[in-house]
Amino acid sequence: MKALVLTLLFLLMALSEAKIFSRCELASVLKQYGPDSYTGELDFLICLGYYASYYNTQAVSGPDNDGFSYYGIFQFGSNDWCSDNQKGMHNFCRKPCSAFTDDDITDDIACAKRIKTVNYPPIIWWPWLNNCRGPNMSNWSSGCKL
Ligand SMILES: [Ca+2]
Repeated sequence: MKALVLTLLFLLMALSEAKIFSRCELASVLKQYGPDSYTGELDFLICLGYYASYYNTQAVSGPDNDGFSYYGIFQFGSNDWCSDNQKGMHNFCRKPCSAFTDDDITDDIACAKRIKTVNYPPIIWWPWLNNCRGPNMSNWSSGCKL
């Protein structure tokens, strides 16, 4: 009985907090909440989400050698973009890192836009960033009804 209750509890937690997007599902949400005008950025973020987390909103990795961890579908780092109360410097997105591990990715998208505005050197999102450069980026949203 205890095992059943625990299993149900974990299932409920998983249902309420974790979500793994499909490629086109993410494309659709990105289309709705931005980015809007920057050509190719939507495809870039779809690519990034794939390599960073395989579209898993609950993904957490790290800590790396410097003690930073990475959170959510786009793997925002506690070094600069969010705060996990461990170690960090800037918290440019003004969010606790846990905000990037739930199934509501509107704040993740807002943070991605913020990163664009801050125009911070591309140490962010490394090492996933290098997978998402090149001429064929539009393939990431192809076939999706947007
Ligand atoms: Ca979120």
